[in-house]
Amino acid sequence: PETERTFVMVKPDGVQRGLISEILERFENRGLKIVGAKFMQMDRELAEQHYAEHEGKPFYDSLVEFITSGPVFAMVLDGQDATRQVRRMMGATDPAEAAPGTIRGDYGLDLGRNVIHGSDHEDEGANQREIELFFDEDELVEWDKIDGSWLYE
Ligand code: YYY
Ligand code: MG
Repeated sequence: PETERTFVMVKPDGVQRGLISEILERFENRGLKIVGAKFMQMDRELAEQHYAEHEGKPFYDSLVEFITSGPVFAMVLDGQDATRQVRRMMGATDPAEAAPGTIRGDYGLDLGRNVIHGSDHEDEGANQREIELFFDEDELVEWDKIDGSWLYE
């Protein structure tokens, strides 16, 4: 099948609350293939690049402060329509508005602590940009998952 890669990250609040495995489990259960994963702490430079589109907005400084405040769990996931499907699983940006059953709707209450980041499917190329920002090419693994014709027609 035609698949694509997307960038996903459990934010410092999700890591502190012990939600890495529960969140990863949802993506694995859905059939998404992990091609990269990294436990790391973002420095200010990386945070400013990652959130460049939000520079100047009222929440920008606290966002950069928060995202660098502790370790994150960064992933690259591969699957059919992966970027959009991950965003659907994440739910709305504000957990207070995110539907129950979504990650933000199940694990969050506050906009500034919304547990997870995923590339924007409405921003063409955001997934590739973010993957390259966080991962070197040799940190991504090309492999065939056993699902084959059992996951995709
Ligand atoms: O892509 P997504 O994370 O769903 O939302 P963005 O609009 O890109 O904002 C990035 C990040 O900034 C969001 O996850 C929470 C935070 N934020 C905020 O604290 N206050 C806002 N009014 C908007 C966004
Ligand atoms: Mg965004």
